[in-house]
Amino acid sequence: MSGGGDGGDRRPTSCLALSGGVGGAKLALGLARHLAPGELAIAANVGDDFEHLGLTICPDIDTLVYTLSGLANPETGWGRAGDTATFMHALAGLGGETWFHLGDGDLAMHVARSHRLRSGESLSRITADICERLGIEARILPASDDALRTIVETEDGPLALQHYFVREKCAPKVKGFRYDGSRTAQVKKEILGALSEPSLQAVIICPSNPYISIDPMLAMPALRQALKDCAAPVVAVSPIVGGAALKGPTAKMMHELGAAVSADSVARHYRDLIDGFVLDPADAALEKAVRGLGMEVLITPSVMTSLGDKIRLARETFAFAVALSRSN
Ligand code: FO1
Repeated sequence: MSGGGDGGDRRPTSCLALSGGVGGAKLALGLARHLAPGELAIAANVGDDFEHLGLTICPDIDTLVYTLSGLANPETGWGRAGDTATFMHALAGLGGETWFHLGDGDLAMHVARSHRLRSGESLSRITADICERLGIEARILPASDDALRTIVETEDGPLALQHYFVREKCAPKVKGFRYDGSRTAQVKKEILGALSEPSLQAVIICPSNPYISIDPMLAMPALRQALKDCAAPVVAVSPIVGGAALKGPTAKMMHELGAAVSADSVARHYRDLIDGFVLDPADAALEKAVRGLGMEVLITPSVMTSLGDKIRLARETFAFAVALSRSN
């Protein structure tokens, strides 16, 4: 089966997931295991891609690739399991920049991709080929092949996402976000194609950080419009459980932006796009508030620790979405 070309021989898409890195990739893995091979397409955030040491690094794509191929580092969620650090040690000895960790095996990914990009191949073609080589049957589709970069507006000035996230360890106070290139970047045509396929039964916004993982994709007007127009229901899984983020700086960002740090805040954030919202039982008391936003609610455990958790949440979220109808 083709890993991600125009898909002449592939199964029709039944589910499109929108995902960032570590948190979203967990549900994406559950969906990939629950659905039949080839039925899942994943729109991957590219807003936190960056150029580093002359290489193009695509953290969310790589986290999805490693997670779905079983190569991910289980401790960090990013990078490869069992990776070594000879390159980083040698780099430090040469006085190079070491704030962004590149394991030796992971480095091969960045070198191979950067080389192919410089030879004129598109990010999506390269990603599809890598997926095929690593045995991934879901289609991981970069949201765009064009440059789209998240800039975090902080009290210390604007920072590229990885500079804010990794170099500054998310310490600067956030004032807002900018998604450079979002007005001109072309949405990957397979994503728009999936959204108009009659076979599509559900669109699932994974429990990723809304500001840095999902909004960069939604900042492309054509994608936002296609999500509004698509016939399949759109549901989101809350990345906030019990007033805390499942992963990363989502809660800190919400607090600094003046939003209540709660799951219903996330539902409000997506309210013009989604038909349903998945809440953890810890947030059952918010059900009424979320229904009041004009959407359906599924209450089910959404903290994913084991593979079984991921598959169960994927199964229930997919079934929840399929049972909804879209009025648009
Ligand atoms: N995150 C870190 O906190 N520190 C790192 O040194 C780091 C290196 C890294 C290398 C490759 C990769 O694909 C991801 C990496 N990440 C690292 C994760 C990362 O950049 C963030 O989790 C995401 O971009 C935020 O979504």
